[in-house]
Amino acid sequence: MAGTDSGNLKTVRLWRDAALRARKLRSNLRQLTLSSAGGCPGTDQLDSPDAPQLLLPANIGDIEVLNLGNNGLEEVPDGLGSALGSLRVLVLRRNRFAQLPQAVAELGHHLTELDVSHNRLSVLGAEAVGALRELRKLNLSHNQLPALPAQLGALVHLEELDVSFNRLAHLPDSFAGLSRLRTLDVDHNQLTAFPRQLLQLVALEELDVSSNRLRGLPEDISALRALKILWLSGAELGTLPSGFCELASLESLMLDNNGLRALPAQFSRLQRLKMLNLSSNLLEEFPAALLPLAGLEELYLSRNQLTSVPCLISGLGRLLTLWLDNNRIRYLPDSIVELTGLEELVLQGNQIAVLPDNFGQLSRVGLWKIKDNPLIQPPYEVCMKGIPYIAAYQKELAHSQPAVQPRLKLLLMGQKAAGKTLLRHCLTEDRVEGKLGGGGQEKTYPPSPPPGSKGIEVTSWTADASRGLRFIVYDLAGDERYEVIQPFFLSPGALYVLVVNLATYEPLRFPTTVGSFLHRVGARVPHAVVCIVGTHADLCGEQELEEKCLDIHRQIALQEKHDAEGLSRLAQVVDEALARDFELRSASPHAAYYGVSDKNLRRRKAHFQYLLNHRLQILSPVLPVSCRDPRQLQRLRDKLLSVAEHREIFPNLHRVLPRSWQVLEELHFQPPQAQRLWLSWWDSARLGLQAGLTEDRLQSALSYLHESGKLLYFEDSPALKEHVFHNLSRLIDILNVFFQRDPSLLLHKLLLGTSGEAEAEGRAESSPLMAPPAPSQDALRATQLHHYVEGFLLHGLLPAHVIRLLLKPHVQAQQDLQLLLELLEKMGLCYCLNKAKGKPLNGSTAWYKFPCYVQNEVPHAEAWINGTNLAGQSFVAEQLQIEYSFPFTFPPGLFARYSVQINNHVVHRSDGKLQIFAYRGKVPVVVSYRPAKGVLQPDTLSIASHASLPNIWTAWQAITPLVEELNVLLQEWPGLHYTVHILCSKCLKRGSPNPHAFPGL
Ligand SMILES: Nc1nc2c(ncn2[C@@H]2O[C@H](COP(=O)(O)OP(=O)(O)OP(=O)(O)O)[C@@H](O)[C@H]2O)c(=O)[nH]1
Ligand SMILES: [Mg+2]
Repeated sequence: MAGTDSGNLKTVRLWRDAALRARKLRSNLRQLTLSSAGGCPGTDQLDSPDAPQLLLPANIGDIEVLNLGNNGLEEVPDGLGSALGSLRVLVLRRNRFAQLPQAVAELGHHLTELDVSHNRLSVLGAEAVGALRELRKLNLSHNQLPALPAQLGALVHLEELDVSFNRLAHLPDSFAGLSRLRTLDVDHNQLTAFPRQLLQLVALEELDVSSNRLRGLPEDISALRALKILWLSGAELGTLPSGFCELASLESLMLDNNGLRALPAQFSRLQRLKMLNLSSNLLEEFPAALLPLAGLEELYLSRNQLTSVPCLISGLGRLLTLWLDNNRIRYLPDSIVELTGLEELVLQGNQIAVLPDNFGQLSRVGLWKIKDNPLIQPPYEVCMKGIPYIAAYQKELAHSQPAVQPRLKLLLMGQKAAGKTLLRHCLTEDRVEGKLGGGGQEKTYPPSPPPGSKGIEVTSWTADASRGLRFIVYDLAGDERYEVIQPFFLSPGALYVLVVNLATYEPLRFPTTVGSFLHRVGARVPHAVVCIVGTHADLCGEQELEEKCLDIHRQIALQEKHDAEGLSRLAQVVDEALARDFELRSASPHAAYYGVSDKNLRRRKAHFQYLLNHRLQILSPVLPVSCRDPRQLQRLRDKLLSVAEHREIFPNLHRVLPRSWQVLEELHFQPPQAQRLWLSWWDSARLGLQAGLTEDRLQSALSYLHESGKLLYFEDSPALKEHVFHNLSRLIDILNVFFQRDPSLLLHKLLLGTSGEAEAEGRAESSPLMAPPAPSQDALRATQLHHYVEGFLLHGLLPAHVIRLLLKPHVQAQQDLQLLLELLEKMGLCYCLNKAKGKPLNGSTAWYKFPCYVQNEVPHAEAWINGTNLAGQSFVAEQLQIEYSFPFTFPPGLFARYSVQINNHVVHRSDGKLQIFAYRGKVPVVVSYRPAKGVLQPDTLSIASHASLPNIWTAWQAITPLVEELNVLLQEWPGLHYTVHILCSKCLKRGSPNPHAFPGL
C-alpha cells in the first residue's frame, strides 16, 4: 500500500477511508439475509419488525447464515440451536436480549461469527462463551457489560472483537491469549488504564481505545508492532511515552482530545503515517516532529493554541487535507502555497490578517474555510468568495500600486425621535436645518409635504481631512415603517451608533429603546462594534444624566448575561443529548432532541458555540451629548475617530486595496455618472478600462465593492447582473418613497407626478406651480389617486402606472421603472401579482403587492371556500406543520420578505397581516406569523399543509420548497437563534392548544 505513485495515492486514500469508516459498521455490511443452501422461503416473516414469534422454515438445518437483527426479541425458541446444524454466522443485533440465548451455547463450535451488538446484555455466561471455540468474529458492542468472562481469552481463533460502548473497567488477564486478534474495539468503556494484556497481542493491526480514561500509555506499547490503525480519541493521555514512537507500522492515528501539550521528539519515526488527528489538544507550537513525516496525507490540528505555522510545512508534499481551524494563528508562511496537492484547507477562527502571495497555486482546494479571521489582505469579502477570487485579487495587486483608503460605514440607529438626524447634522457640521422646530412654509400647489423624517439617509462625512478618513453615515430612520429595509444596511465591518433620547429614557423603556436594537444588530452582525450615545443631555439634570447612563450600562450587562446564560443552558441540553446514545434519544418522543442524529446535534452545538463566542462588542461608557453644546459634540467626534482608528477594532480601515480598484470606485462616484441611478455593465466596464482594469478583472472588483457596501451589483441575478447600482443615496430616496406610509405625502407625490404628466402632454394650460388645473378635473384625479393611496396603505397594492407617478422625479424611462421593480422584487420588498414567470403582460396593467403594507388581520376566507376540499374534509385530513420559533428576537421584516420570496412557489394566494393562504398546485398551504406574547411564548413562523394520510407526502412536497426559502432568508441572520419543530399531527387534529413538538433538525 505504501510507496505507490501519485496517481495511485487517491485510490489508496479512498481505500483507507472506506476501511476506517466501515470498520465500525462491518457487521452491517455483510449480507443480512437468512440464507441456506437450497434457498429459504421464510425470510419475509423473519425480517418483519413486529414478528411476535419466530416462524422458521422447514429446511432450517441447511441454513448457514441467520440474521435475526432488529426484531425486538428477548429470547429465541428452545432447541433452535440444535436444529441449526449448519449455522456459521448468527446475527442477533438490535434486539432486547439481556443474556446470551441458550441457542448460542448449543451452536457452540459451529459458529465462526456472532453479532449480539445493541442489546441489553449485562452479563455473559461463561459456559456459552467457552463453547464458541471456532469463533473468528465477535461483536458485543452497545450493551451494558461491566466485565467479560475469562473464557473469552480461550477463543484462540478470534480475529475481530468489538466490545465498545459497554461499561468495562478491566479486561480479563486471559486476553493475552488472543494471539490471532487483528482488530479490537474497546472504545467508550470505563477503563482507567491501558490494559497491559493487550501488549501481548502482537498480531493486532487495528485498535480503538478511545473514550476511556487511560491517563497515559505504557512505555512498552511499542510491542504492538503490527498496529496500523490506532484510535485514542478522548483518552485523557496528557503525554505520549517515547516508546509510542516505535509503532513503526502506524498509518492512521487519532489522538484528538487528549490534553497533549507536545509530542515526543522521536515522533518523526512514525514514517508510515498517512492520517494524523491532533485536534482539540493544548498544542501551543506546531510540533516540529511532524515536519519530517513526508507521507502525511491528512493532518488535523483544529482547536489547539497554535500561533504560527512553520515554513517547513512545505515539506509535507503529499498533504491533501490540512485543518488548522480555531487556533491563534496570526499569519501563514509563504511556503504554504507550495502544498499544491491540497484539497482541503480549513483556517476558520484564527487571527490571520494577511494571506501569502500566490494563493492561486492552491487551485485544487475544494474545501476552503476562512471565516472568522480579521482579514485585511486580501479583504475579507474577497477571501470568503474562494481561492479563484483571491488569485484574481493578488494578480491585480501585482499589477498596480496599492493605496490605502480609510473609509468606514457608520450606522445611526435608535428609536424614532431619538435624535439621530440632528446628531448627524451637528456632527458633520452641515447647515442645521429645522433645528429644534420647523420654519414657516410657503403656500404652493401642490402643497408641500408635511414636515417629518425624510426616512433613511446616507451621507458622506470627512471626519479627518488630514488623513482622508471618511465615514459613510447611514441614518436609519427609527419609525417601524422602515423595518423591512433597515436590515439591508446592517453589514459587518461597520461602526454602529445606538442613539438614545436621555430626556425621555426611563429604566422600564430599556427593552424598546436599547435592548431590542442590540438583539437585532447581534442577530444580523454577531460581532458588531456598538457604541451608545445619549442625546438631549441639555434637558437632563446632572444627577439624572448620570443615573440614566448607569442604568443603561447596567441593563445592557444584565441582558448580555441573561442571553449568554440562556445559550449556555441550551448548549448544555445539546451536550446531554449527545452524551446519550442515539438509540436512547430515540426511545421517547419526550426526550430532548428526540430522533436527532449525532451529526445534527454537533452542528447545533457548534452554532451555540459560535453564538457564545461572537457577542456584540459594546463599547462603554454611554456617551451623553447635547446637540447644543459644541464642546460635547467635539468630544463625541474625537471618540468616534479614536474608535475607528483602533487597529484591533477595525482592521479593515487599514487594509490595502489594488490601486485600480480604488480608482474604479472613485470613477463611479464622479460626475456625470455619479448622478445617474445606475450604470449598465458596459458603462462600468468603460470606467474599469480607465482605471486600468480589463473586463475579465472587472468582475472581482465590482463584486468586492458590492460586498463592502459601496454599491449594489447582483452578479447572480440574470435580471440585474447587467446593471450596477452605484448611486446608493438616490436608491435609498426611492426606497423611502415606498416606506413613508404617509397618505398626504403619497398623495402629494402622485399629484406632482400627474401634473407633470399633464404638462408634458401639453394638456395643462399653465404651470401647475402658478395656478391649479380646472377644479373638476383636478378633483376627479385627486379622488382617483386617493383611492390608490388607500388601497396601497391597506392592502399594499399598486398598479405599475401609479408606481411610475410616485417615482416621477427619480425615474423617467419605462425601462428604468421596470428595472427598479425587478430590484425591489430581488430585495424581497414586493412581487408582481399578475405576471407569470418570465412572461410579458401583453399590455395589461401589472399590479404590485407590498406585503409589509397588508393590514387585514386574516386572509380573505373565500380563497379557501372556493378551493378544492377544505371545508368538508378537514376532519379526515392529516395536518403537517413546521414551526420556527425565535426565543430572543424575530428578524424585523422577515414575514413580509418571506411573503415575497414564496410567491414563485404558490398560486391563488390570499394575504393577511399575519397569515397567507395559498396553494401549491392543488395542495393548500398556510404560512402564519405569531408575534411573541410575553417571554413564555416566543415569536413563531409556521408553514402548514394537510392531506389525507395516504397522500401525506403531497403535503410534504408542498411545503418543502417553502421551508427551503425560509432557510435561505434566515442565513442572512447568522447571529440569530431559532428552533425548528414538526408539530404532532395527532395533537393538531385534536385541536390541542399546545401540540407536541418534535425537533425538526
Ligand atoms: N434639546 C435637544 N433636542 C434635541 C437634541 N437632539 C435632537 N433633538 C430634537 O429631538 C427631535 C427629534 O430628533 P431627530 O434627530 O429628528 O430624531 P431621529 O432620531 O432622527 O428620529 P427619526 O428620524 O424619526 O427616527 C428633534 O426635534 C430635534 O430637534 C438634543 O440634544 N437636545
Ligand atoms: Mg431622523
